[in-house]
Amino acid sequence: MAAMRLTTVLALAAMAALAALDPGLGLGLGPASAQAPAAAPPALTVDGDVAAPLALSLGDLAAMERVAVEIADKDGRRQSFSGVDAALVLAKAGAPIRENLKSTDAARYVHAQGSDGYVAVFATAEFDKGRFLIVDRIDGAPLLVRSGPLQLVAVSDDRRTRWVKQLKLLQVRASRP
Ligand SMILES: Nc1nc2c(c(=O)[nH]1)N[C@H]1C(S)=C(S)[C@@H](COP(=O)(O)O)O[C@H]1N2
Ligand SMILES: [Mo]
Repeated sequence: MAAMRLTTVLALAAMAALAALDPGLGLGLGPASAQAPAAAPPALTVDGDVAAPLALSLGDLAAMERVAVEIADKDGRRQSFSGVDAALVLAKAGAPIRENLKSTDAARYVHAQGSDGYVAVFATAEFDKGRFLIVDRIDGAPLLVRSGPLQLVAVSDDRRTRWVKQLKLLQVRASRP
């Protein structure tokens, strides 16, 4: 419990630090971004069958309500993952989840894709009970380049197959007969 509260404090500090850093992330990373920082590609796109597609920067995500969860790896080593609830981001885009989930949405799913092309899918109905976090900090530190800057953490997926690293896209799609 105390560890969790410390994690929350760390996450809040991280949020402030990230928010302060974000404008800098669009600068000095390449000639194009130096010329047109406003045109930096979004860190995360949320689109497909949604009412209000989103293009989010790391700063946008860092400014949203934070959640943290401790998860042990297969060797029993506990790590703290913090970020934003994916359900909150999807709801913000008007995706058909939770109270917006209708019978006609039963065939819909979220296609989550990393910058290496890796894809995992999540049925929209899974968001009722499942916890899926868009993580930007592990143990209080930004993710390693090969995993981040964002990673989707499917809390109950012990095998971690759906823990999409370098997460860039959440796209609502539908399976068809
Ligand atoms: N972008 C991306 N994310 C990915 C993968 C991948 O190939 N690319 N592999 C997945 C699989 S199958 C597993 S088991 C875990 C492996 O994470 P680890 O190398 O940190 O154990 O990442 C998952 N996330
Ligand atoms: Mo895997």
